[in-house]
Amino acid sequence: MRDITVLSGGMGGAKFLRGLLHGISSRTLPHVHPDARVTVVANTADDIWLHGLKVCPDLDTVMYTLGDGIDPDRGWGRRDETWSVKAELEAYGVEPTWFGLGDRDVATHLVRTQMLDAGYPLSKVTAALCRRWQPGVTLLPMTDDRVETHVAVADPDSPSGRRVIHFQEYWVRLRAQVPVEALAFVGLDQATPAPGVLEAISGADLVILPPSNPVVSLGTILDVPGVRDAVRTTPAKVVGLSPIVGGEPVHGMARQMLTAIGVEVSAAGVGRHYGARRSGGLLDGWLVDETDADAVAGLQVSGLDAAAVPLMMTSPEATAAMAAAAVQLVAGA
Ligand code: FO1
Repeated sequence: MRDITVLSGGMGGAKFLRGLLHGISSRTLPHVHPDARVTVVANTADDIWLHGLKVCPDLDTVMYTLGDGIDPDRGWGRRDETWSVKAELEAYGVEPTWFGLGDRDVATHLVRTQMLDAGYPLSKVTAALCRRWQPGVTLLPMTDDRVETHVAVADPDSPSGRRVIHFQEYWVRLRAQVPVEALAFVGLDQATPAPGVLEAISGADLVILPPSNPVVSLGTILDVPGVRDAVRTTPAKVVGLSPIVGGEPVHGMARQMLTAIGVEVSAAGVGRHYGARRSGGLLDGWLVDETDADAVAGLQVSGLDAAAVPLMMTSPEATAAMAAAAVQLVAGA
């Protein structure tokens, strides 16, 4: 295998990619060429306009992580960050104050916004930013069009009993501590895949769905018109890794999001949600954690090649082993 395409959200996808690249460079991935090329199709529905700046959390998390600029503890934003701009905005009483805009990170948003204002599409802006960061992958936004995930939450003070907020407010300010009443993916139905996205899927030898949020990260990428069909019909093998281990999401708010769309919060539930290609779904193979080994037989029955391996991305080496298991699962199939 030489051409690998990874659909990616934020932290989970970025961590997986670091392990995948480690596996390629250390030649520990069976069936994968040492010069394998990786294309990342990143979620942009988390994006938010703040203080006149376009912030692209999932694109930046992948770019900073693979470019070694990420803050390793937070998993987002820049290492060695300072917060003077944020403090000054607060001093002016300018909202939102709940979103952590770091000084170094602001420079990325200034360059991006300047280029967008000059008429460059997000895909070209991302390529320009990556010339500095050299992430070692081709990083593509899922679309150049504006898409935003909005979340309806209960609000006793409003006549409808609900209010709609941006995904970032739900995740960052509310810490996902309230149930999701409904989700709206504003602009998604009218979005067009960014240049190179469909080709990256149909021309790949392997397509990977890493342990990102199946609803607001991978779900949004798949729901860009044309993308799901491209995954369904690509000659590549398609393999996914469960973001749910032992009935709990490893990180983030997958529980709230899966519940909102009526999908069981389990490794098997997410695997069935993506579906087996044999029955019109997306996956040739689905990796679950060892704690969910009892789900393998049932998944096999539903037409999915499944295996149980350690899925905690505790180090690039551990993640590379996950990537190797994913390749192994589908290479023979
Ligand atoms: N996540 C937080 O939990 N708190 C923040 O203040 C925060 C700021 C932030 C700024 C830039 C950026 O690229 C990401 C940021 N994130 C923050 C992460 C962001 O919410 C991501 O969307 C999530 O990680 C989900 O992908």
